[in-house]
Amino acid sequence: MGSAIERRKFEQEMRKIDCSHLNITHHLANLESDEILKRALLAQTKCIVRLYMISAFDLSSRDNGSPSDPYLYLKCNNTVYNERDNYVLDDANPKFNKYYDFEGTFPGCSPIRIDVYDYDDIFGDDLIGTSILDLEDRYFSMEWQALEDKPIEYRQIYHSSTSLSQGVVKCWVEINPLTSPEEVKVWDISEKPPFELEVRICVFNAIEMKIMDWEGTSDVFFRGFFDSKEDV
Ligand SMILES: [Ca+2]
Ligand SMILES: [Ca+2]
Repeated sequence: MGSAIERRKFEQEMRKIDCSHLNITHHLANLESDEILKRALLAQTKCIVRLYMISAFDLSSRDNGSPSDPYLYLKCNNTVYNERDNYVLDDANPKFNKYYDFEGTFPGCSPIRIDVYDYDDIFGDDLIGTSILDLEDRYFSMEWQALEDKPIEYRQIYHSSTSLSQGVVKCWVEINPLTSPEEVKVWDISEKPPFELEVRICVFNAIEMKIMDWEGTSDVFFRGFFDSKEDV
């Protein structure tokens, strides 16, 4: 069952002879996936691995009396990105909005190690936590490969000193079998400036209002609160 078109043709034939309920085509589709997988495992495919780092939140503090000053340290195969110069001062929920390219050959590509550090100018930086992102799991998964837009992942980071999560990084990864990073589409994940908008709420009617006045009616009016600190 070479191609999807041939498989569809076969499915139509099966329907004609009233045998589509036998799930043979499903079995053949799996065989085809196995074949693709086998080919992928036997070939050495050079890929661009692009990691989009959006933000982190709930990062543990490594400073006395203030939130951590986080920055990313990313490693995959022989490539390292050290964002120490771009640390974010006193922020447990930093935004990164950046992508990072790594080269990898599949099979054999190492995972991406995502370290989040706390910057300290005098006492030395401290690791807040680490997340290990396996790439081969994704590359050899037919389901993952079939996704047009790769899912955003919320990854817990951990430190060897405790089994408790030290925060979460929000990211997604793409693996493209191309030789040059310029060929891979770039998603714009830059921070958008705030903009004004109007929110309008329409109240059409109210039913079963409690009667509050002695003459058997209520003088009903509505109040809206947009922000707990400010009446509208
Ligand atoms: Ca701090
Ligand atoms: Ca610090």
